[in-house]
Amino acid sequence: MSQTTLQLARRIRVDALTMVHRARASHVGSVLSIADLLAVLYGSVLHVDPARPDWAGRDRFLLSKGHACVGVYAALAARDFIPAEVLRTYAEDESPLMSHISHKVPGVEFSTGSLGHALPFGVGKALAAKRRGVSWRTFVLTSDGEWDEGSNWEATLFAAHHALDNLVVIIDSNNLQSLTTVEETLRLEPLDDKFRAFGCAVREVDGHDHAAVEDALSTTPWEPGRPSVLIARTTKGRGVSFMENQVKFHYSPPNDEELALALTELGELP
Ligand SMILES: Cc1ncc(C[n+]2csc(CCOP(=O)(O)OP(=O)(O)O)c2C)c(N)n1
Ligand SMILES: [Mg+2]
Repeated sequence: MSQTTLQLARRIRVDALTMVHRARASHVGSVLSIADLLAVLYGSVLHVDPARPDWAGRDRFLLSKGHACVGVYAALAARDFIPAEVLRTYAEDESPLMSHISHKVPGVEFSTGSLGHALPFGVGKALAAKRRGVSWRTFVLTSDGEWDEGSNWEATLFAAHHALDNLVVIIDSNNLQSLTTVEETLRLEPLDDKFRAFGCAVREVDGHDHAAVEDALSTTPWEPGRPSVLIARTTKGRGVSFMENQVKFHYSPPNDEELALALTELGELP
């Protein structure tokens, strides 16, 4: 890897804004929220090999908030899993880059979009790795709003019961859902107490602090026999001042002027 995680995060943000603008698509705020988490994962933490995307010993990374797929597509292009040119086809007919994440793309494990599906799948992966005695880890990146889904809590019970300490769950805790705050939609806090009560090891971190995220994710389990749950406190729209904490940019793409302003803030345009 020649890029630092900070450079990778910036690349992800620039590519995501450009792709969403071109496709007149949604969810740019959701992508900006996890750009730093993705940069640390793909730039430093995950054991994956672009030359062998299906290498049996790879870590499994599952994006549960599949609506934020452009962030992963941009990271995969930056890591040479897919050609950078293909990013331009995002959400077009016949493009492999669908607007919710697709496992047809090299490096993507599982298609998601309907929230609450990746953790049950990831728990199965982690159980399989335990039973085979292999050392790769399973990482599942969830949103906060999708903890409204019972399937996630059921999967957490199962993971703790089976002592899946090779499983790492990351929660993108940006406190915003599609239309309003998490607090107003369905209260989740105190999240740390809930996960501890389920039998998980829990850490909380600023999800935009690369060193802190890397420190938390590079070595797990934090407690032997327990799944690791990282509550990453984030800001939806992070990195573009007028998109931060704005519900509007869950669905609305940036217009031409907003794109130019955003790319200027990120240092991509003079
Ligand atoms: C099961 C299910 N219900 C509803 C939706 C529609 N939907 C897309 S994103 C979203 C919520 C967005 O908030 P959050 O889950 O916190 O993700 P963020 O955008 O903050 O990353 C919803 C309800 C969905 N994708 N799946
Ligand atoms: Mg959210």
